[in-house]
Amino acid sequence: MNISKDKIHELIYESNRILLTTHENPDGDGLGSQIAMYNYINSLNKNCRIINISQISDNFQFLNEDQQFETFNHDHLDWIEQVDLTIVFDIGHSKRVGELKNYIFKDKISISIDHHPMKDNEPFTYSWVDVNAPATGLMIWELLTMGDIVKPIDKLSAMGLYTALVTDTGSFKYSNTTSQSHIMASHLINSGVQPQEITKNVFESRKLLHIKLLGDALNGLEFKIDNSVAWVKLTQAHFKNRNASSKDIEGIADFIRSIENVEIAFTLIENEDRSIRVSFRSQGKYIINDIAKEFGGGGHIYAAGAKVDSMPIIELENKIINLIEKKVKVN
Ligand SMILES: [Mn+2]
Repeated sequence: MNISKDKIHELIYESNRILLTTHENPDGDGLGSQIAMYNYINSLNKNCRIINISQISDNFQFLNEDQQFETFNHDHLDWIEQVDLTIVFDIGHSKRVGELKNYIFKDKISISIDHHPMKDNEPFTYSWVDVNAPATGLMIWELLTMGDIVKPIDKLSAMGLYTALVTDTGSFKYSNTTSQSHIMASHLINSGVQPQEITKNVFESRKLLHIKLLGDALNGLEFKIDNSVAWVKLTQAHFKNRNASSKDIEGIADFIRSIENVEIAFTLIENEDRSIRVSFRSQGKYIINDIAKEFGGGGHIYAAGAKVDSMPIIELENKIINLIEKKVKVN
């Protein structure tokens, strides 16, 4: 059931123990939304914890000075047992909470706050979904300010929300950037955010290993349909060769989309368990989340992905290219 911001405030007010969580391999949007909500709920003297299925990556540690972000383990189960309310951020699909799904939905109240299209048959009690929001962080900003954008918010929350915003708008470069995004940025800067500090942490702290893997990926860059479709694949052989793991690389689909004339970019990354992580990016001429859905994934119309468990990488590559060719030729 879709609910209003007022109803969300009411549910928070009525709860004592509140769990905040987001998707596996959390990004700046999920984490930034969480820290802002965490500070707000703590200011109400509630018992609140952030527990995620994956660790927070190094480039977001600046939001974690007091170790507010916890990684789920079975010692948390006693605490989770007594939770009154779970808020799930930026999830896309409930399965992306991983093992936590066994503990947070059954007989419990949960709210999904998200800007991804909602799947059918999701286990949330309530949801607030706004697919027009460029980031979940923008929704949290609306929820916390309730229209009062003169009064500053606390600096760490502002930093979290600014991180969410720049992560999901590609630093105000993507087509989802709105005038509201800039109004939000203005308010957050007035609340103490130094944009350069966030940029440095989030985007300009790349590990040398990441750059080397990016080099490997770009060496294998392939094109189709007058160079309008570009993609790369990285297999376990590539990662072993660099003594790296598939977690050491991300965000290359955005990079490939930036090539002149490329309309659709995608990447195929083979994980250690042989599953394949696929990311799709479109420049805006073609919708690509329908292709992600074909493989059990989803996402936004121009930025989507899937995790494919049992298909050889070459077969998956061919299937994706066929689907893209159909789409591009029709247009
Ligand atoms: Mn997001």
